[in-house]
Amino acid sequence: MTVQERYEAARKMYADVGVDTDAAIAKLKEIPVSLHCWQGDDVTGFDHDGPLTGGIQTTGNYPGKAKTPEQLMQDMEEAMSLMPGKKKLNLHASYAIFEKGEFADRDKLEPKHFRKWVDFAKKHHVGIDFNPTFFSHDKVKDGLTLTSPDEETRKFWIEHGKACIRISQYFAEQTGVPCVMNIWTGDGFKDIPADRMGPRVRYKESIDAILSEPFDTNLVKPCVESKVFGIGVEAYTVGSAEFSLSYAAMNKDKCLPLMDNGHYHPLEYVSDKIPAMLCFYPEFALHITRGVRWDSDHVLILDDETKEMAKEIVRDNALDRVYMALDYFDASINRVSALATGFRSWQKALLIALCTPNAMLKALQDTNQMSKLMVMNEAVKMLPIGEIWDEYLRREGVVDDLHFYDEIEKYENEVLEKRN
Ligand code: RNT
Ligand code: ZN
Repeated sequence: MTVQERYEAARKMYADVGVDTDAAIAKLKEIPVSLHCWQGDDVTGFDHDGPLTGGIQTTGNYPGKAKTPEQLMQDMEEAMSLMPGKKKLNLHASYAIFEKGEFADRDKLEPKHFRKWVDFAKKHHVGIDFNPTFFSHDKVKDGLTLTSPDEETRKFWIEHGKACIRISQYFAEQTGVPCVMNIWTGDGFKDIPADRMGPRVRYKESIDAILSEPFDTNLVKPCVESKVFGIGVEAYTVGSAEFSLSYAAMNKDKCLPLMDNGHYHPLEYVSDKIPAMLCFYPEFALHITRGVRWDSDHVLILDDETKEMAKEIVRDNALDRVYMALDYFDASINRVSALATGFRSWQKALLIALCTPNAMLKALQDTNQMSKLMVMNEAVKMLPIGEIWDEYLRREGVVDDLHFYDEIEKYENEVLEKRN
């Protein structure tokens, strides 16, 4: 049977439970998902030689890592060719591209240092999201940036944040797509602090200072990302969940909260936080990742929580209120494969959500038919979503799951292996 014949049979099964799979496919390909450049080179960037700091870590040394902007763009292009759906590019400030002999420190970055990324985005008709890089730099003092007790240090990083606001506005103006600019620092302490409040007061004042830089709130969407702990900063994180939620709530006119689902205790679920947020925030942002035990940032796969998060956004009609970005990094496997696998996994989760008879299930809940709800939930899981997925890939002109790795292998042989 052809993909289309199998799809036709599956389409009818979904129609029987009130789901329009053609509409689901049409919708899915218009949902922008932000693709992070930093999986391509183990969060290294182009503006420093030092180690990765900030309480995040990549492990592994898989061959073929991108070492230049050209290589990173080439790898991202390859990965994008293996992804259905609409993309957005997610950059970190450390990925500034300098001309030969040119250098600008983070506090002096300008739009021109990202012109090549804008060209890349235009070539692929995508918008750009941005992140100031508050780590992997010698001006991180004693593990602190925006929250440092040292005024010079704080000033440097505030200037960096402001420079990034200007660059974000430039991205939005150039691409015609608003730029989500995410503030995340790894500031914190390995062991029990003597002062928990001081750093948080300084963090608040520093973000205030960054956001005092003028910008068009329709074009630039600053957010603050929270975290529970990092590697080497186990005892205390300045930008905790309460801190960033409260900051965003108090500065609704110009700041959104960002939740990374790897940044909570293992039994806390972002899928349950999403509807709570939707009651109060007109818009917010997500980092979609996979936590494993104590760490965030494994490559996204189609696991239960991934599906549940997508379901929550879709059934709450919030696709245009939630900015979705992927965030993970694994240096132990083929990085192009990692980029594409994570993106495809989120697309699958969204497709499942769009093909779920949400109205019917909700009606069962609202009429307290909880036994039937459980039975129907289990029944829906067995509907032939794979046929819908294959048809979606066919319509998008993207290789199917079983043959996707052949493309990776080919690229590894032809391009990545030659880099070493
Ligand atoms: C780290 C945060 C942060 C980073 C990126 C590189 O735990 O999730 O978002 O992953 O900024
Ligand atoms: Zn994150």
